[in-house]
Amino acid sequence: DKIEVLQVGPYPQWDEEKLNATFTMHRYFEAADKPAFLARVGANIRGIATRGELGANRAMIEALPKLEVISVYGVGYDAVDLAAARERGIRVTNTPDVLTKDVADLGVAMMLAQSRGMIGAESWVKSGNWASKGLYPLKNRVHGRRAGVLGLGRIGYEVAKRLAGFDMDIAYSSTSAKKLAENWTFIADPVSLAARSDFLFVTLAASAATRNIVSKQVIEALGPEGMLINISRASNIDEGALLDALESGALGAAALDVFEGEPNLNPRFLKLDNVLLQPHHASGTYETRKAMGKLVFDNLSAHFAGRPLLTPVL
Ligand code: 8YV
Repeated sequence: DKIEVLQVGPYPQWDEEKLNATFTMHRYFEAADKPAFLARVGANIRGIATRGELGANRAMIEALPKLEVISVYGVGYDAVDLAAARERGIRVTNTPDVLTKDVADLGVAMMLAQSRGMIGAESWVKSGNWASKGLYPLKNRVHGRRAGVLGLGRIGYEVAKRLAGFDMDIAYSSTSAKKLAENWTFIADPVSLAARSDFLFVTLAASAATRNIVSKQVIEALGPEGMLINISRASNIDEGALLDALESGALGAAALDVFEGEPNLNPRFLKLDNVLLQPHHASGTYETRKAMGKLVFDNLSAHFAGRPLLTPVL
């Protein structure tokens, strides 16, 4: 008999084929009544395959008495209740490294697109405004300006490397100054980092400790000429304060890939013209998603074969 696994979200067809061939996958995301679904299929489930932004909460973990392993399709595992997993000795894996450079690429692309007004400029062409109204309004330069990277982990480092290519003056925060960042300025305090930045990238792994680390004060320190770029998790930002500042002009602009309650955004975002909004797809390339899907599968297989996990969190 195949091992039973709870599938919390959808995967590309190539991943689903492989998972379905090896395991009995229970498609949680298609169930109308989720608690009833868990009550019906939960007794024999030994694994969870989830996604970074969906995770596995305590209620789900507690509804699965035979659960042994949670395999996350994503580097961020903040949506997994680690305490609940730890109490039961349940293993947790994620997909680090394989997505780092794609996430950094998208963050930098958002900075460029938003600064230079590329989305609006494309509408200018397609709407015929170029011919009827003339030149597109001037926009702000990127190269040579000041960038802050809040959280110089794997993704933050790749962002900073890319920004160095634009001759930017780079500062970063981190738990401590990093050797590999000798040309960059270490500023531990997020408000001070924001105050000296034209562009502030949020590249922190989210946890209870980083919740709303981008506070009203940080947002106001970034200021009316500043731009906030978030490619981490919405919980790292005080989203209410962000919306207030974008509406009032206390913050110049934002480029965001992640939102509270996504994919159902706060409707205030949709009315703003100083934002660039992306549908949480910084890791969304064929190459990376294939590597992520392989890690999800390989971690589950390793666990059930009694081999060491490839990329364990717990
Ligand atoms: C998502 C992510 O997991 O890696 C992460 O932490 O947020 C993303 O890669 C992706 O959208 C797949 O769910």
